[in-house]
This record gives sequence, C-alpha cells and structure tokens, in this order.
Amino acid sequence: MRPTSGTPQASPAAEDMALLLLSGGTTGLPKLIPRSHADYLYNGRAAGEVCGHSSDTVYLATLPVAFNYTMNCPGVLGTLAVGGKVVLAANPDPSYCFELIERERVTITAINPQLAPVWLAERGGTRADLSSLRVLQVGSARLADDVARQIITEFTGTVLQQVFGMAEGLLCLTRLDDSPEIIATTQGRPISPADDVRVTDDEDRDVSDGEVGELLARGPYTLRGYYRAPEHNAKTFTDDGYYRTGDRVRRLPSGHLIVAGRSKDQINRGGEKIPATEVENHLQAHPAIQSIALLPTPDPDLGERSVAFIVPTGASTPTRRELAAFLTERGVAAYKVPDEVRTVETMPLTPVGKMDKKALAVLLDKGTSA
Ligand code: OOB
Repeated sequence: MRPTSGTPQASPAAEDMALLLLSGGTTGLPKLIPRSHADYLYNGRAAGEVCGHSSDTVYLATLPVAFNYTMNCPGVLGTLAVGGKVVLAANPDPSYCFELIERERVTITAINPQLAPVWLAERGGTRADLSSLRVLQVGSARLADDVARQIITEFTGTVLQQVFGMAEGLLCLTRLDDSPEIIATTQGRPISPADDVRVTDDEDRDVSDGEVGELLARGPYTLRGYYRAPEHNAKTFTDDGYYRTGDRVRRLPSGHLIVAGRSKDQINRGGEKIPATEVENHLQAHPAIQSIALLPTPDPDLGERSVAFIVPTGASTPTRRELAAFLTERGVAAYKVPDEVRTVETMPLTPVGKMDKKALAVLLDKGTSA
C-alpha cells in the first residue's frame, strides 16, 4: 500500500487504500480496516456472482449503506458494478419496504436477524406483491435455525440467503441452489475459491470437519493488518498472515460454516464453557422473548455465572424456571440454563447495530436493569 498524502490522487493504484471501515467488535476500541480499490471491487463482484447479479438486478438497501454488508456484499457497489439499480429505503419498516419492493420490482434485499421476526409477521398479512423478490439476505448476527425455517416457508418464491461476513473481509454466503436444510442451518461458505480458511484449536492446530474451533482467514480481500495498530496486529494475525476472526465455527465437508459463537463470547461456569450464542439462539425461538443476550458475571463459587438480559414480547418476562423447561425440552444441558434473568425495555445496540454487550456489562456492574 502506498503512503497517502492529504491531496487526492488523480489515478490511485489498484492496491491503494480506497476506504477505511470500522471493525464491528462489541468489546474493546474499534479498529480501522484499510480496504483497497482492488480488494473492495472484487468483494462486491464476487458476491454479486454468487447472487446471480445482472443488469436486471434491483437491490433495495434496507439497512444503512455505511455497513459493509449493505455497501458491498454485494449491496450497493456490487449491484452498480454490473449495471443494476439500487433503491434506498429510508427505514427498515417492513410495510414500507414491501411497498418499495412492489413499486420498484426489487429483486434482492438484505436484513439482519433482529428484523427477521418483524418482516415475517408483516409477510403473513401483507397485500403487497413481492413476486419480484428473488433473494432475501439475512446476516450480520446469528440467525436462529427455527427463524430461518420460518422465512423459507413464509417467503414463497424468494430464496433465503444467510450472510456471514466481517468488515475485515471474509464473506460467506449460502448458495441460491443449496438445500433448504443447508440454508436454514449454516451461515454459508466463502464466496471466493481463493479464500483460505482454517478452523483451529487453542494451539493453532487444524481441527477436523464438524469440530468447533476458531476461524482463521486469509485471501484476496481479507485485510493483512489494521490501520496503524502494530500491537493489536501482532495478536490478531498469525505469522503467516491469517486473520484471527474471533469467531468459533464448525466446518462441514461441503465447506459451509456454522457459527457457534465468538471465542470471547464464552462464559466459563466453574470450568464448563457456555457459548452465549448457542443459548441465545435457542432462547430467541421462545415466543415470549423478543430479544435476548447472555453475559457472564463474577460468581464466588463458579468463577462466572450467566445472566440473561431479555426484552419480552409482551408484558412479562419468562422466569428462570420457564427458561430451564424450554431449554431442557430442546436438549440443552442444564449448566447452560441462565443462572439469572433480567428484563430490559430495549436492547442496547452498537453504532453498527449489533447487540452492545459492553453496555449490558455496565448495567451488570451497576446491578441495575434498563
Ligand atoms: C458484519 O460485519 P462486522 O464487521 O460488523 O461484524 C463481523 C462479525 C463476525 O466476525 C461475526 O462475529 C458476526 O459479526 N457475524 C455473524 C454473522 N455475520 C456476522 N455471526 C453469526 N452469524 C452471521 N451470519 O456483520 C457483516 C459484514 C459483511 C456482511 C455481513 C455482515
């Protein structure tokens, strides 16, 4: 990468920095991610190919365009790159977006798992004609398998596409012709044949397919270092240039990845590890729960115990006992049942729209609920 000066370059080289994205981490200070013209162009084009993009494509930007997801996966840039049309939504409200889809004959749009239940509910009652919508992307956080199945059933004529990506680069998509089971239960596979992913144990040794490990990534559009962050880079990259994603995944022989949690998002309850995402994924399917986050809190006996922050769907939050029955029914081990339940009115979100566990941890420290 050439050093950049204050004056705009008339003809930047392909490998020059095109833009800086913000890392989406929910813990610690956000880092800057340099993306080059070449890698970012490739990112959008390769994603577009997987989505069957052409000049007939009409992309509805439902989420803010500043997200890498909406911007280029394939998003706005990947659509414009093939001569397609982009429609900008003023907000993600489904009744309004469905009207836009009908009016503009939208072929593809992208939402996140928080919106999925709202869009599903509207889908049941809408009179809007959604027959143009070929692809509904859902990504940026773990989509519960049950919700994915509902989308597949309810959005007839539309293919659900799971999107597992990161501003740092690596982008995984389910393919339009994947089986409904793969689409419902996996977060896709890398978009480029040149993506080089490893799933490793604590000693950076590769684990077998089907086993959970940390996802490492290297490839044509994955960063090689955060901007001006040598100390952080030394921890976040292997000596041979793989980016440590901090995501815990299982890889299927087909190459599809299942996100099992984040390495940092684990609760160590007396030695037994609880992947917060796994429990959240189950509880998200509970009819009385609109939104749920599981956090660790210090415990004199166990080291850590788990606290569930819940935004209830209706007036009352399910009790710990009710959650235990629900989880047991689903075959979840008893130690994974939240030790404590707290009600919050709304889920705090980070500037990029992710559940802000740091803000919840502050509430925990204060011993209050929002
Ligand atoms: C997208 O990018 P970021 O940078 O805001 O966040 C990346 C992180 C991933 O490392 C992973 O922990 C999580 O968000 N994530 C998912 C996920 N998609 C992203 N976790 C579970 N399931 C998924 N489907 O969030 C982003 C970037 C490009 C496209 C889509 C999302």
